[in-house]
Amino acid sequence: MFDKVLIANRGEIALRIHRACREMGINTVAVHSTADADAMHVRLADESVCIGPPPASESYLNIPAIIAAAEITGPDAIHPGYGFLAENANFAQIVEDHGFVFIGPEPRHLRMMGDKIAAKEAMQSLGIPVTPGSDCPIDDGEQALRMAREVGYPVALKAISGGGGKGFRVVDGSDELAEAMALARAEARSAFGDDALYLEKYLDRPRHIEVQVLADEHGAVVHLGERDCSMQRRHQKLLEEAPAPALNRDQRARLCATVAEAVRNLGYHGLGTVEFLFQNGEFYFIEMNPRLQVEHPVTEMITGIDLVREQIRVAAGAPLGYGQDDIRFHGHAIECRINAEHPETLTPSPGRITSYHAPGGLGVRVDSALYSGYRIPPDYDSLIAKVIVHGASRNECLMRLKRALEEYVIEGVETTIPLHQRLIAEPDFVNGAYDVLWLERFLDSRS
Ligand code: MV4
Repeated sequence: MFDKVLIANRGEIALRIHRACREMGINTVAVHSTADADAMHVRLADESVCIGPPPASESYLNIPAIIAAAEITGPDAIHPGYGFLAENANFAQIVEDHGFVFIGPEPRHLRMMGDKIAAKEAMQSLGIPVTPGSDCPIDDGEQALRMAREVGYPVALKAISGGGGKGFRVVDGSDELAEAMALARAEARSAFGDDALYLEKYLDRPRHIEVQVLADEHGAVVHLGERDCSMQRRHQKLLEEAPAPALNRDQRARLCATVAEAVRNLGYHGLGTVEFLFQNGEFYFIEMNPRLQVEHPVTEMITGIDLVREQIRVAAGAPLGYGQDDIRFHGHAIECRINAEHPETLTPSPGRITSYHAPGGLGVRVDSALYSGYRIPPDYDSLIAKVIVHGASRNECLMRLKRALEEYVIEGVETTIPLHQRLIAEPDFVNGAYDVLWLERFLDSRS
């Protein structure tokens, strides 16, 4: 096992990774920007290195600075967390070239999943159902018109290097295609430096359902069930739950078994998430996330498995040591992402935390690097805490979540706690009757 791990991230996830390392007897190195000198992940780590000024491009995305920090402190491995460099195949390769283990999949799989067409083709060839569409990049307007006619309107335009909704556009008819393509290309170019697009049949009321997988380097693969992440606004998830309320036992079993088998045949190692759209009882693969995800705790709560610990173990070459039949699923879990944002306008609200009290009690977990007196810098994502609640049933989970949100005190900045309180009281949410467009409609109808 590793003796020392460098955590190339910040905030709650840096703290989450530190906690797993601590419990494994692994020393930690924190890296931080000048804006994060007082951050909790820096305070708790065994060592820390300042890697640059506040802008992420000069610190948390600064590969030479991170490698230099590793050269100075001598970790065995580097954990990238999520966001920043987590899915950067180039970074993973550089980490390995410098003699450190990258805690994540191999660069070839990062590269494959970064190319959405390559990922789709690989998954389709392994028996995963995919969304019907073009299996090559769109070259020009004429070809796009032909493809769209073949697939049938409405169609979705997507960036090949995409993810997160950048470059995503819905086209209702041929008269709109040229303009939508120009806009999608421009967005994709500025977001990813690559304006290549592909096209799919547009599904009008899908849910977003994703399957958690874990694979070691010795051929063992397990799935850890699915999560419903349909509660999103502008492609930012607000709340996630497991198991997905929309699936019956058969649908769940079929989906998860198919995914685990495909991941095994892919030769993939590490933690990963396979994302689907689900509509009218059918699953459609959209992409695979080759990283630890923000919402991993809901899976931890229903399985009792520490996903970060497992991710570190398999990166060190350890065998899983258990099979699918050893994994048991218990009850229901929901995560609310708490952002430092105005609860109505959702504009960022950085600043100093003047008073802080986190909820607790049976079945309540808070993943956060906040403390009283902490100043939230304006330079990064506004996620400041995750409230994760477990219950024997979805109803118990909901009651507990309501109670936990009432207890949470964060003063000094605006937070999205009031929004979550309204959301979980909505009959559609209580009934599990929501798709990926539900939240947008809910927010629009109230403004
Ligand atoms: C789709 C879709 C409908 N049909 N693809 C948006 C970003 C990207 N990650 C996947 N997205 C979608 N792809 C087809 N063929 C609807 C969405 C979508 C969506 C997906 C997941 C979660 C929230 C969403 C919100 C709006 C649109």
